[in-house]
Amino acid sequence: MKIAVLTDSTSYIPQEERDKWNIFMVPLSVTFEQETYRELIDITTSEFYNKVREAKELPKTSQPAVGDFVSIFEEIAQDYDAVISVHLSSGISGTYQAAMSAGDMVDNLEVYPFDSEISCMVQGFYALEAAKMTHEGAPVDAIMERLHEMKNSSRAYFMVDDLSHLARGGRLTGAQAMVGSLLQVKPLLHFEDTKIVPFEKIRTSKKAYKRMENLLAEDAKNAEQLRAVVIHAEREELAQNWMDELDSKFPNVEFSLSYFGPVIGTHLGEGGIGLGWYRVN
Ligand code: MYR
Repeated sequence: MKIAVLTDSTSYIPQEERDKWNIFMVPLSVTFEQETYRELIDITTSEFYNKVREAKELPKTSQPAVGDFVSIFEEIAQDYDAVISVHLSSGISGTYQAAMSAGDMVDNLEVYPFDSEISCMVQGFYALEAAKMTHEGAPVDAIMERLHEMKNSSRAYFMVDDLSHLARGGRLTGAQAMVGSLLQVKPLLHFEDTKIVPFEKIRTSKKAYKRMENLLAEDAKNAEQLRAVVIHAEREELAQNWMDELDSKFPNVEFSLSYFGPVIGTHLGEGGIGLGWYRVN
């Protein structure tokens, strides 16, 4: 059985990696006033952040339409028998649901949607793992089992410069009553049951970095090897320096750098920083 891997653009897997592992990508979009751009196709990440700085109105995001999924599934069906479709958390976007609906509409392809319950490069880790396993000839069941197992060790914590973006987009759960008080601090956020919730109220960003490092340290202590990613929204130098510092402290963690692209950046705003990881073995 020939198995393809599809993910949505919010996994922000670098193009070379997608090409190397034959990972298909379906884009989400951002709309500024009347103009809609498919992220990473019609607009780059730096063009997006520049545009936001100049825009009168803040952008909005949209998931791929069911028809977009049907089109890409039909394209995939020409060469493959099955597709594993890895998406951002169903608690923050209808993308996973759209993949499910489209999967019911195509006859000549077995569609296995996977809700990563997260986003960005941590979601990308799932797509890459699935793609690597298909290259090793693993069957669908084994790949889906491994993806579900990865959920047990996947973590991501992040903080934003300005919480009002998340509140405005309605993607911050369980914190509405606290938003006023949270605005005065640097809350650390994470995902719980597919949704974004505050993890801890932290006073300064310095302490938030330290807290994320300590959370990583706890998991690194109990694992042979972790794969981790530092994710930033237009703070490359800062993120790189932090990653280098972490890299020197955790020999059993393999680090990479990634970014919050246009769709996620719409909801987090510029300046967000996150740290995610999972257990390799
Ligand atoms: C849509 O319109 O369907 C897309 C909605 C995207 C919401 C994004 C909310 C922020 C996610 C932060 C992810 C951080 C992962 C480390």
